[in-house]
Amino acid sequence: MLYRKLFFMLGLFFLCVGTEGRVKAPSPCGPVPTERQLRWHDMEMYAFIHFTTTTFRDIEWGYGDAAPDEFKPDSLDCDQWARVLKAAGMKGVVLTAKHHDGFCLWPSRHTDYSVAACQWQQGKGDILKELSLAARRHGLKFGVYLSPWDRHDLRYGTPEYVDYFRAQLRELLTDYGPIFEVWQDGANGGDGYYGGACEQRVIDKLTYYGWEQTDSIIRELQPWAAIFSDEGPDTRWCGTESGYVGETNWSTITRGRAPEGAARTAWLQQGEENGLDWVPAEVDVSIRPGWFYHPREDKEVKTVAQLMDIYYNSVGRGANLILNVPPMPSGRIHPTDEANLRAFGEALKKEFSKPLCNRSMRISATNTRGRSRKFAPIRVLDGKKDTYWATDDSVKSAEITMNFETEREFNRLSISEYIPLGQRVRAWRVETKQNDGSWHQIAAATTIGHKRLLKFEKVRAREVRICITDAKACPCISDVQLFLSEGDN
Ligand code: FUL
Repeated sequence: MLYRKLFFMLGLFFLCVGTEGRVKAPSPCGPVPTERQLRWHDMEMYAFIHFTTTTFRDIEWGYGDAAPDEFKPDSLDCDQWARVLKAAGMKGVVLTAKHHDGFCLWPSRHTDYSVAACQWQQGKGDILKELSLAARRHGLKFGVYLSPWDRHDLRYGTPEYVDYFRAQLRELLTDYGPIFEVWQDGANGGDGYYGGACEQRVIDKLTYYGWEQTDSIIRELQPWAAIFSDEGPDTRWCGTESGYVGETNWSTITRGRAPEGAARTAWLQQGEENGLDWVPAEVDVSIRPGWFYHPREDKEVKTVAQLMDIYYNSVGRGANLILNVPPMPSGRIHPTDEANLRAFGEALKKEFSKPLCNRSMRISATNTRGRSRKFAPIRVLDGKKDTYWATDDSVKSAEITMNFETEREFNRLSISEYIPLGQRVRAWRVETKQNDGSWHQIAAATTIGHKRLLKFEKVRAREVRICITDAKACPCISDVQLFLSEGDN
């Protein structure tokens, strides 16, 4: 009698509480992103603005000898920049506060080579201020590029220059509100004006700037700012400036152990599966051939189709995209760039406007961690970033199958791993069920990471399954979605 009562109570307990609380989440696999990096991943796509004295000389790298008065944008309109970038779907904007020419777009207290020395706006101009405020007005986050290499400054190459560089960083990170990214360019040292010395100066890229100490200023003043440089610490270069990252793209590398030459490019493009540091890739590319505006390139502005391709090959491969849009000498974005960016924003919206999966559809998996509802396959459809489908620890290949009530047409797929527990999937494929009951492969890929987008020929099916065929540890998938796009493949 007592036993029966006990069993009854136990049964009641499991009915009410379920097994959820008792099934442990998977342990992290390898390095995992920091909170700062998770916020950075969510930024996905933002703009770069290259603007300085070289814009007025119609060249790329300024030698450092331009007179401040050469800088004279007569119809500067940072609101236009922000409006256009917002319409393109950008979430932020990073400005070249100082490029290699050394000219400062804000009135720095530590040099006389800045907007404060121009006749333009009677020396009262401040592009950092204008753009940071315009960005905020239009809901864009703001970031800064401060070139470590300075071809103007006499101190370049001495320890005093490093103090100067750090003092400038302090100004930028104190006076212009929240900063989401600090961009440290890898191009460093060579010939320049250097206060009239006009010579070659070579520094040791790794030691000269005392990066650890320099970066600690960023951490102190803007703890949420992600630091970009060739090898991080927060985000790495993707190895090229052509607008794509590797099809296989691990967000991990081992910092300080880059291979030499061509192998380095491949390493930056693909990351390292067993790297010891979480340093995801950022893809930097310009909407025009150059980083700065040149009228001769007015007919070479990237088209919507090219921009979409870049998007799929960057954001769609788990990287972030920073797309450069160089203003004209007038201080406005050229009409062609504006038109293409607006059309790109529309095309992006359209591309992902018809999600076909929803949480009321039937979805099953070959394995669910501890058979727990908490890790059930439906978690990939609940629209929440912090829930995910996971398998038991021993299961590294598994499938989820989604059933529509009636046949649907689709040609795009989006999938995300739950990266707070690391990047795991090595290979996967997508299949649809044929009328004869057999499964047919429509796409296959390698890594997933923060987000993976696949394009394929339009298919019609009622059942679709995602087969994770290889993973470093039990897969954790937080999101899956299918779309029907009218765009090209
Ligand atoms: C490069 C620079 O040398 C280019 O001028 C540009 O700023 C690009 C984003 O990075 O290394």
